[in-house]
Amino acid sequence: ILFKVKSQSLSQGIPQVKYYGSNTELLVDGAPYLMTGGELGNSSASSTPYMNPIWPKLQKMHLNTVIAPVYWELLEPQEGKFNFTLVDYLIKSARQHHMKLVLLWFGTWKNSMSCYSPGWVKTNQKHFPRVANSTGGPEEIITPFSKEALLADSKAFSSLMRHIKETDSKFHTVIMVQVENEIGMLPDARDHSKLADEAFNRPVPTKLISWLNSHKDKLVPEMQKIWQDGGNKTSGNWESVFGKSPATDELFMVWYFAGYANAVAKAGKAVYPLPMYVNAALNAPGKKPGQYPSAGPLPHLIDIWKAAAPDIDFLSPDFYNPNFKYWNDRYTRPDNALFIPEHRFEDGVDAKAFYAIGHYKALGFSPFSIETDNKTAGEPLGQSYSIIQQLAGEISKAKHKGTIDGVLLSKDADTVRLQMGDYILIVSHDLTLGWSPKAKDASWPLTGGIIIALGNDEFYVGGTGLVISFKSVKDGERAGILQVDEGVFVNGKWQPGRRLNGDEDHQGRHLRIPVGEYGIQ
Ligand code: N0T
Repeated sequence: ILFKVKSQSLSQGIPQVKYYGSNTELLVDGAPYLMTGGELGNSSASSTPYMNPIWPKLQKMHLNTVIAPVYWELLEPQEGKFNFTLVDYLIKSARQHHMKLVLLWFGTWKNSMSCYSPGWVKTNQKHFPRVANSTGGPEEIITPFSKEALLADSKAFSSLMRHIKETDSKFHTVIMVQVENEIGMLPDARDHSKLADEAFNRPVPTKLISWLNSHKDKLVPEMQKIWQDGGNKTSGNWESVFGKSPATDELFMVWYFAGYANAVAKAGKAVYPLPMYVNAALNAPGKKPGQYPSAGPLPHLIDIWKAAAPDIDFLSPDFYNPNFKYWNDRYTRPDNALFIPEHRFEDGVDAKAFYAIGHYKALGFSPFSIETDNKTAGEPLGQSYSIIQQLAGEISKAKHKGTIDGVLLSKDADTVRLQMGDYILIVSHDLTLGWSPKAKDASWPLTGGIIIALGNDEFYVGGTGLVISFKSVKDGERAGILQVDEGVFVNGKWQPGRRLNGDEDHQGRHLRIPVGEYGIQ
């Protein structure tokens, strides 16, 4: 008679990002996890008294995850001497408030600069050399060509991961880690230090060339253009392969920044393999490399990032720019899950959370500086998050079946048509009805929602400020509303409330969630 002893391997239930088909899922303890998150302001997590009153506030906003920085300067104030007090505090407090954590590794780079490197790094420029600008002057940016810096950062980061493993691998409070923050070159497209110049004149690594060749048909348009303009030369230094231009300078830097970030992530994963990502400061339109934080994980550079950083699970956009749809389209790919770790905490984030999760199947959404007292955006966000949490189980099932979508509606783009089940759904901004005096306002609030088809003729709609009428896909057939119920999910089970008819569904003509109201029908 035999019996089996199950392995206690680390990988059991450890959070992971799974790519399947064109879908992705963040798994925590083996189950899909949909993140309704918020990122702390940069300095908040450096003081526990400052943080104490914040947790209950975040809980009230229906956050299930807090995204919080870990500062290299405070983690390793003296070389090799680690202080985990702040990390332990974050983990303990998150558990007490039934929330998960994503930790941000403010290591070598934070918004291009090296401000979070410890004093012993900052003041030892011989050991940890800086980027040089085009006139040879030093910048406060550690050069990615420094092997010593990479070693020091990797050591610190793997100590952090070891500590998380030791204190949290049974609990999985920490579910993901961001490596560095908004990496990018400024004020020139490339580093002109001695180490950088040497690398620039060496042949382009064959690993990159063969990656570009084998992905020829899948390259982003910008990369395709450079690859062709360069005449598809397969050997030589950077300028002879890609041409002499700021774009080439930027590509060159990507290879080394991404390689550095990957090495840090890899060192951490070797200890405790949590999902890891990098975030991007989006480039403003019309600016040239060097004028925006260049070489970061931006859409036009995705190919080089993917080639150089296979241990990074995905690249993520930070939203302080307009054109929400444009950037989301570019970051949602079969090889890149959309995750929004930062969005300016402003009006409309409540609607955007629905859209990101329903339409782009984002792993999560998270406004930045979430502890800010932002009543106009905070309360609506909490209402959206509550709906998303209630729907989470249905969202995950529908993602697998391809029976989910999301909408984002504004005065300029007030109507979307979706084909779902046997019907065409005409989803419009609530104010298109003209029933409310607000319809005459110069601008309308952003509204949005998530729509899930349960079968051919049954749907869940969760959202705010929308009205839906239905058409049959077949010509000559009318679609009638049989039944509309509002309700809530309690522990994943639908509990209908009022039957909505009469004025509430315009005597059977439409489904409506008015502006300012949040609900599931
Ligand atoms: C973000 C945040 C924090 C349209 C800015 C965005 C965070 C970092 N950087 O508050 O510093 O740590 O990731 C930079 C983009 C600003 C552009 C605004 C002009």
